[in-house]
Amino acid sequence: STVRIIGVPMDYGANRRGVDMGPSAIRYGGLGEELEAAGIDPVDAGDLLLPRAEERDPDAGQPARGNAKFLREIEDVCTRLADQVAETLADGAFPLVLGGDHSVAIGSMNGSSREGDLGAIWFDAHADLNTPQTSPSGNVHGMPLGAVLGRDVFGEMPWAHAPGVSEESIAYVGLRSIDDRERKLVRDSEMTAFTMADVDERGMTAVVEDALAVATDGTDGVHVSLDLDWLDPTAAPGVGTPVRGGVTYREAHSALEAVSRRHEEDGILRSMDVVEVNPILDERNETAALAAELTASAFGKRIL
Ligand code: DIR
Ligand code: MN
Ligand code: MN
Ligand code: MN
Repeated sequence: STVRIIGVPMDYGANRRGVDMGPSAIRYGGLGEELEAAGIDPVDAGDLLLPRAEERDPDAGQPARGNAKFLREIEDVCTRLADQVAETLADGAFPLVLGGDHSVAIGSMNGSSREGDLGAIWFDAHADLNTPQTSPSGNVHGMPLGAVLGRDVFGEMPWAHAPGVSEESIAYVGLRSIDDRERKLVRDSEMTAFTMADVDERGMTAVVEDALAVATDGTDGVHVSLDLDWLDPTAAPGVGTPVRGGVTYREAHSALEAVSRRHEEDGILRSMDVVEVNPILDERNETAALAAELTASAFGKRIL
């Protein structure tokens, strides 16, 4: 089927400037060619139009309780993105969202869960389960799962809370950096967390197969969210919040190949986002090129 590329040059949710250039960098890094090599016919819908962060006041849209910078701008962008994702699915195409920071996932998952229950696999070093009330930073890129699950003040924001997404259908893979308050939130949740320790112990393929079982059980489709800081900084230096001890280049490919194998069996994939590539911090665009390669692996590119 057709893959529709939707770029979201957003850095309102990040701690460092520069992720707004991610969509350009991933395209320049060969996304179209890589997808064609996977036998996919990509159609590029271009980028959403966003005001520059410099034009806006980060505190103008603060929620009733807690701290969430640029929340008004993020609401505007995620609302438009959700509509575009839903429209893409209605057209029978596959929405591939290029970030931007991880707050774009609020829009992707809202759009993707409108017509059915959505499971998710979260490839990330971080848990992204904060809310304006628990966040140590006020950066919304650390909150997308808190948002779609409608936790705390997000429960009062229909653009953020996605009722078609439930905790028991979400699996983390490769988790290794969690805030103190967030650790208890993850532990007390119904989500399944496969940390880097699980990857070390059991190997990436087995872990991803289990994560797929979680995300497909009782759902109508799976959202894959790929935060490039999931990888070790030696493989993916161009990210705003690098954390050492991450996934290797080979492990990352085998993870996304496991996703595509399952997709070939029973068409489980519904939407995907590729986020947090920061070209300012990158080395000769290698993180963006890796993002393009890994996306192609998810869509079935193989060595032979
Ligand atoms: C941290 C960092 N947990 C926060 N989160 C990041 O600000 O909430 N997520 N970097 O990708
Ligand atoms: Mn993230
Ligand atoms: Mn992350
Ligand atoms: Mn809910």
